[in-house]
Amino acid sequence: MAKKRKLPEMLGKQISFCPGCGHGVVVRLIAECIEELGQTNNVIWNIGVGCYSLASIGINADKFDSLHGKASATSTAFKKLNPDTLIISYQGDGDAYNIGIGESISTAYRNENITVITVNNTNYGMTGGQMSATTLPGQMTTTSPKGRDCATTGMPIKFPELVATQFPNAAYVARGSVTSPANVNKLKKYIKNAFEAQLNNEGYSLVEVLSPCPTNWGMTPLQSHDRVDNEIMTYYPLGEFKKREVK
Ligand SMILES: Cc1ncc(C[n+]2csc(CCOP(=O)(O)OP(=O)(O)O)c2C)c(N)n1
Ligand code: SF4
Repeated sequence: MAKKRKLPEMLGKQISFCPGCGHGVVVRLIAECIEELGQTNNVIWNIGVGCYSLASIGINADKFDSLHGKASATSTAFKKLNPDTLIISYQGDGDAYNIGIGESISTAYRNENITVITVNNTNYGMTGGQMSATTLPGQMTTTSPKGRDCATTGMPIKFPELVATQFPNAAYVARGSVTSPANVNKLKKYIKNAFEAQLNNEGYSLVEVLSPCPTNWGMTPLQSHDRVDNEIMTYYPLGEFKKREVK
């Protein structure tokens, strides 16, 4: 029998994203994990700038709205000042891998004991679907109307793979997706692993989430989920790239 999921208490006010968008699922999973780990009164949600900034309105817990791209840096500061508090940096691909790439790399490189959740929808959703660092080769966006030309713009960044291979002290690195119940359940495990690693002082943890943006992709919700499964996942494979050493 299907298990009924109780709405986490910290998600007070109802917020809504476009139909088919993955942000709502990710926010919900994070809240469920916080609650199940007993951290409701011991968390700071640090939220970057993008469509997900809206989540801040609905979250009934300590939270902060960072400037665009700076969430990993401000999360680092929060952690230094509150070493026993669960610090979550919620960012998008544009926020973490374009404007905030310096902060993202520096935070991972220093192995800061925070958790970064990056929702990768292969564009700047909030501002109208411009090309980001994760836009796929040939993908049409408002700023790559003929399709992304990798000869002039570089190849899409694989940040989890970069962290897992170049920063071996990182505690936990994974990539999940929201496109099926099985993937959502796996993603929840990844998020919980990341939080547990932080609470256990193991170091930097990162979970990237492949997420549909039907509005800017010009697709129906179902088409956008198919695109994640059939196209985006071939470039961005799912899985755990760095498993926790201590359990
Ligand atoms: C310093 C600065 N530059 C640009 C912007 C405009 N801006 C707001 S959201 C955004 C892109 C967000 O993209 P992403 O992080 O991928 O999130 P999404 O909306 O796709 O979930 C940009 C460029 C800004 N708010 N601040
Ligand atoms: S524009 Fe895209 S990322 Fe933003 S809420 Fe809509 S579907 Fe989600």
